[in-house]
Amino acid sequence: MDTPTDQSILVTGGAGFIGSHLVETLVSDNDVVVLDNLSSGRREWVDDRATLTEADIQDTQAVSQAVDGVDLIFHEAANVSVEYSVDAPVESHKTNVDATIRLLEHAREEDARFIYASSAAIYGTPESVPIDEADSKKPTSPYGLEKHTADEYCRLYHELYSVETVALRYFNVYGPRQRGGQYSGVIDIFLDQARRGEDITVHGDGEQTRDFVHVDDVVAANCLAATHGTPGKAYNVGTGNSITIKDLAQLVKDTFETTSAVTRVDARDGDIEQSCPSIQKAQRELGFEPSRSLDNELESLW
Ligand code: UD2
Repeated sequence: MDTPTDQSILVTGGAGFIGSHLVETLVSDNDVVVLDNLSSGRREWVDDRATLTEADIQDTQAVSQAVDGVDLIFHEAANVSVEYSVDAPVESHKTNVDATIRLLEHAREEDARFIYASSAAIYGTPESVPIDEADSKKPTSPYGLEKHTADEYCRLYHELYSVETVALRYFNVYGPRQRGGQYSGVIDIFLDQARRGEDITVHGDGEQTRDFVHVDDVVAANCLAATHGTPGKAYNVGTGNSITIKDLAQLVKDTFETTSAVTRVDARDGDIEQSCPSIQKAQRELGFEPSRSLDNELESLW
């Protein structure tokens, strides 16, 4: 894997699900600072060789100190829940948009490369699938609009100020350490329900599709974006294959032979229907190749 070397790096959200895996990969060949408020991340997930600053991404003083002298920023800190953004849009905006612009300003001052954790949620309801990076953006949730806004700021910071920004539009990331309580990802929730023998709750008709991409592949995409990504550009990060949530529930049930029943509950506000990317641009320009498939990985998450 092409990984940055000999750099001074800030990983926001570096104690969290995706960030902590990224830090593990970066820390052997770089100086890594982690900024995390430990709201969903954990201290013990941060590799000992990295320096952890426990602070919120909205704490301007702590951010200024953490970013001082860095060459490269991976911005993973965010509210990641679509549902939370529907419940608390003002708070979610502050975290996902306002804090990102301030961090972009620091990238400009420090002349640092900036790799942004954008999201598939920016596309909202797609006109067709698979979704290409240039396709229309019609977010269906505050979360999607926030990520779209910040993704656009990345492009603009490159065009206006020549900041080397790259936005990675993650589809549905899964893997070890995905834990977020009521706002966690669906795989974590379904596995938990199956483990307890509780009903596996499918929101709506379950026909909505998602592309589940393993966190190790997302780490690889980040490293490639840092080393090969074209500044000002955005790339879809998924596997290129999607599954309906109904089928995911059945897959969990069959894989673990649980006594849980699959039940339908109300559809979620802001939920997107179809989510299946074309990953050709990332393959072509970054050399990205997803290496893991959900079928093979589910058991190891149990
Ligand atoms: C995920 C990410 C988000 C963003 C987006 C990109 C999380 C928590 N959120 O949002 O940050 O990157 O993907 O596409 O990882 N569902 C059920 N039953 C449950 C829980 C969820 O049916 O008990 C459904 C839910 O209605 C949705 C799908 O599963 O249709 C995925 O939900 P999610 O919360 O895992 O992720 P999503 O796609 O809203």
